[in-house]
Amino acid sequence: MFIKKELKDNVSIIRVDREEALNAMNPTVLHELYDNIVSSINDKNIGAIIITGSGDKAFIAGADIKLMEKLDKKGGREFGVLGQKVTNLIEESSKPVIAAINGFALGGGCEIALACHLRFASKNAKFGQPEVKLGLIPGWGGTQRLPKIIGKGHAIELIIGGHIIDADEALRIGLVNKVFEQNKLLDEIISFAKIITD
Ligand code: DAK
Repeated sequence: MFIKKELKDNVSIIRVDREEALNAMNPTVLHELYDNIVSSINDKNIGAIIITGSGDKAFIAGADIKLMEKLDKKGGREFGVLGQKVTNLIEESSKPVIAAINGFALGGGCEIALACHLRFASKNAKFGQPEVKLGLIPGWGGTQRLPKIIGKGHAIELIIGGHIIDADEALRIGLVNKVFEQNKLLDEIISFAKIITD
């Protein structure tokens, strides 16, 4: 099991729990994430959903690079479609989905955050679309969502530069809504979620 789910009042906290790989996503992680989001959307007692990562180092460090290296054409396509299914589900959720970005949000991890309706980060959070360094493009909707959120110029810079930015820069360019101390991140988001769902 790569997902931990807990309920704080009417807020569902869905945690990607693969800390030894900085919460990188393989197909099992994506399937479990999908199923847990669906069950939270369908639960009438839940008003908002938070997605975060286990540990204090990473939100999600991307798609699983070690796995991707081994994929053939068909496997690569299936992995791409699966990631898009998850990001589309998040974006189209009838309940607000908030990313609690508690560390690295890279590649597909940044794309999961981009699909969320709101993004709150801890001070140690780091963001990037480093796919270009692997000969890829962001394939789970990042090329479309990033310019809508931060504008075309900043988006192109991040996508073709492949560099990593810190939480202050992410706040400056509008990639995140707010930045908190790491130990306050979840409590702050839960308080906000309660305001918007009460
Ligand atoms: N995949 C697999 N394992 C990962 C990983 C990842 N993305 N990120 C980290 N890990 C693993 C490391 O391999 C290491 O495992 P062991 O070697 O100990 O077994 C463990 O997590 C701890 O990482 P480090 O030892 O490297 O930790 P550091 O603090 O030194 O460095 C780091 C942290 C985040 C800077 C570094 O781990 C790193 O650079 N990681 C890779 C980040 C990255 O490049 N992410 C983007 C992945 S590409 C597409 C669909 C989807 C995608 C693309 C196309 N199409 C449909 C076209 C998606 C692409 C991606 O997401």
